[in-house]
Amino acid sequence: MPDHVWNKIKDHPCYSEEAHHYFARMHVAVAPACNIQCNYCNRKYDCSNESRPGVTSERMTPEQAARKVVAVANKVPQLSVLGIAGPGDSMFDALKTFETFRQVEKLLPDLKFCVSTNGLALPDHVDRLADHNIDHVTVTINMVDPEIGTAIYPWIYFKGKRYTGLDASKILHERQMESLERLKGKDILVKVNSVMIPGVNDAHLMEVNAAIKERGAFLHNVMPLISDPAHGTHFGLTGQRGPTPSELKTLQDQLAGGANLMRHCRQCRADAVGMLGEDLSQDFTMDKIGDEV
Ligand code: CLF
Ligand code: SF4
Repeated sequence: MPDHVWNKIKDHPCYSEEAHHYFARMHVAVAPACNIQCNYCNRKYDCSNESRPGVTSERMTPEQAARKVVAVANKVPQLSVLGIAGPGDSMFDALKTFETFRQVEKLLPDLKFCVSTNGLALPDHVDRLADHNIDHVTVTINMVDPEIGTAIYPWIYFKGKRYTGLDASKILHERQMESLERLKGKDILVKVNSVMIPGVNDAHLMEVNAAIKERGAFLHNVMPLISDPAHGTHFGLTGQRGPTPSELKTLQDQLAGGANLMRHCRQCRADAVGMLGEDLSQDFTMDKIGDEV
């Protein structure tokens, strides 16, 4: 691996399997709104692109987020990455996302920034991401065939208009591919998350893997659909099941040899704090850190 790539991943717990034993990440939930509807989402909970549905984050302003990051940095010395991954889409509400980064970089200039997005609004913000020295962007891509997309995305909201059906999935697909190309052009490392939905896109994820590899994605993270009827997602209500651990592993094994695979994802919540798999978020709620910083 070239040195300039190694330098970007060596202390990022998601981009490097090894780093996740030594470094921690935190998310701040500053992006409440979303510009698409995924059939596996329930808006009452966090964005399930990057986070486990079923838990609701404490929504916060950029000022509150900056205070929280300082409080965590003071107590968690392993903290190396600040990510914005919801509870909606980080790039739809990009003003809040960038304002958070602007405030935090003044206080903690060595912290790495990371964003996760569905990619629809992303091409418009790539230059700005590069201006903030952001080296890590996750795009959730569940299909490269818009016909398959119609079973996953009932609608999108794009440039002031709502689109449904095939039109919606075509636009989303084109914007996601444009995102990958533009990020590659800026040398930003891209991780693609794909939600494995049995019978919908599982057999198609090989094609997704090939398409993202061709466009320079650094990592592919295939995550199992978490479809809980109790949380009222469309898939939950229609009885769509998630994959079994062995189905997921079989698919990951089939994907070996394509784009590099991430296998240590813990499907974090939008306000996760700590090492991957550790959840300190309840120790750093605003009422607890209120007077400390
Ligand atoms: Fe957060 Fe995501 Fe950045 Fe990591 S999480 S925005 S890339 S700092 Fe990591 Fe969590 Fe998996 Fe995400 S384990 S859900 S892959
Ligand atoms: Fe929900 Fe995230 Fe999909 Fe938006 S991108 S609909 S918040 S899962």
